[in-house]
Amino acid sequence: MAASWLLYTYLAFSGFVVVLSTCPVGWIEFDQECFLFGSHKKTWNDAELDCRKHSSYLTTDDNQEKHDFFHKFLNIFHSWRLGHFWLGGADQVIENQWRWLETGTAIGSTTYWDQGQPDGNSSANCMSFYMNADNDLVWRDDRCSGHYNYICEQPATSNTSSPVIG
Ligand SMILES: [Ca+2]
Repeated sequence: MAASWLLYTYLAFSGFVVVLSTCPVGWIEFDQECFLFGSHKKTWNDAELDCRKHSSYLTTDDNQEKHDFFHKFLNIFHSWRLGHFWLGGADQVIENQWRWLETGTAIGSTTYWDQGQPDGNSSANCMSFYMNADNDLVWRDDRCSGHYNYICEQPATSNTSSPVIG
């Protein structure tokens, strides 16, 4: 505590802008977002409800840096036989028009569908990801009633302080 306060004071008097990002206890921070790896298996809807209870939502997987971050974690979970996680993507409203739950926006050009996916038509409207046989982290469309682990996401709270140097 004392050491971090000294560092903060040093940075403040040096004229740096100090940004302190924080996540709730038990959440993992990456790129100013906080992630909670749900330890229970739930349906997609129940997973989403649980995320909302934690002021968050089922995570997106919408850029390469974040995908690589998830890949590292799922590599570890995979060895514990926890291999399959819900994502916050769905095509429940219009078949084959996949949208991110967080923003309601269409899934962009960055996609990680496994070969032959999505293949479930109107019976599979919820997105999950898992490590395939090639050790790639890939998406598939699943029945929303399936029970999987899940990842919640929320922005890290940041306190920005830019000291005025007289
Ligand atoms: Ca579908």
